[in-house]
Amino acid sequence: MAERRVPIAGRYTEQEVALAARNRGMPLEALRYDVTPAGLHYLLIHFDIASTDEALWRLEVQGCVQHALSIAMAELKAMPARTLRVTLECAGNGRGQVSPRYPSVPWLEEGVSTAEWTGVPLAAVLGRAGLAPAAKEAVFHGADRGIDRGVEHDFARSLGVAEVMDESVLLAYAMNGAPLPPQHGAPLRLIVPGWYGMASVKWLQRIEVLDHAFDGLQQTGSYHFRTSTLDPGVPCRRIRVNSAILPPGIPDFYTRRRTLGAGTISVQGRAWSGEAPIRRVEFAIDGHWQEAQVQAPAATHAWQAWSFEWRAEPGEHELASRATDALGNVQPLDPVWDLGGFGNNSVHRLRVTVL
Ligand SMILES: Nc1nc2c(c(=O)[nH]1)N[C@H]1C(S)=C(S)[C@@H](COP(=O)(O)O)O[C@H]1N2
Ligand SMILES: [Mo]
Repeated sequence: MAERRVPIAGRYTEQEVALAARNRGMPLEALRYDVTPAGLHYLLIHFDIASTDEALWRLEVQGCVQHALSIAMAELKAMPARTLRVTLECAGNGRGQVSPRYPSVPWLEEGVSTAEWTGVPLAAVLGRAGLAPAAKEAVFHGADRGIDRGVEHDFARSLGVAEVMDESVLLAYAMNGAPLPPQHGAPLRLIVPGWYGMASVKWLQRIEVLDHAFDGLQQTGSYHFRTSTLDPGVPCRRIRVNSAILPPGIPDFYTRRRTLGAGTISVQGRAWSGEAPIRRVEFAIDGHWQEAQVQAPAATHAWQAWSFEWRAEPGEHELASRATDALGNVQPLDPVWDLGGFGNNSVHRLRVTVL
């Protein structure tokens, strides 16, 4: 049961290609938008997009609570709402760059996006239910069900009682000012700002408060940084500091290598961290690092824009960006290998030809 897949060296498999086509990334040119248009936001769907009916949907709150609740969507939408701009990143972003790699979605750089989510603070709903003194964790169950490594389960994740009371955790029903699209969790999803995407459970239909730690497959069997199959690992939680370059010039269709004309160009990009604001972004041309200009955060949990004036000279060049957050976390120059391919926040590198 729950036997781990064997790491892969070499060519991508048909299964990985199918996963990549289903769970598509944000095209890097969409780094130009402060808020990613909903149709360009990256997607990660483990099983199937759940079939849901908003008119019949109820959010159940059960377990170690004073009053169990069953809330209709209309009732939830009548409660005071908040809108937050939040950068989500898949914990597996960058997995496709490491070798051997774990058999899963082979993200390169594109498993990241930013949206404006509107909903009710989770704390308000849990306040109505009242956590019992023994409450330890809340488990969030999606309506999507499937089998992974032989184990049938709902997609479900938990948070600790301190984390669920954070006012920025939302029960969201709108994205970028429009109703949540099916692929992003309609009619209701959790948004956990600052955390890797797996915490933000989509098609949320049940919150179960436990007096012990949740041990579901998506909680303990996955989303851990592990150095070997025997390593119990460290849970993936907050998004590691990271950055990306908005690719300048024009791409080659097949290799995506960029071509641009010589002269001064303003190279743009984004940087983010779930731990703290971005303090610094460095930009390298052929390994020579210089300071980029970083904009102040537009929102606590949203990526920050950066730019660098580059006097591009003819030839073949490698561009790279490296962010540092206010806690001093800095991106590694090369991927740090992880068994599950999680948390690869190594610097973004881009090869360009200047004519
Ligand atoms: N119910 C459910 N919630 C889920 C998932 C899922 O497969 N099922 N995938 C998670 C993962 S791993 C990520 S990265 C984010 C992606 O959210 P998005 O598809 O809206 O970008 O959703 C999370 N919530
Ligand atoms: Mo993810």
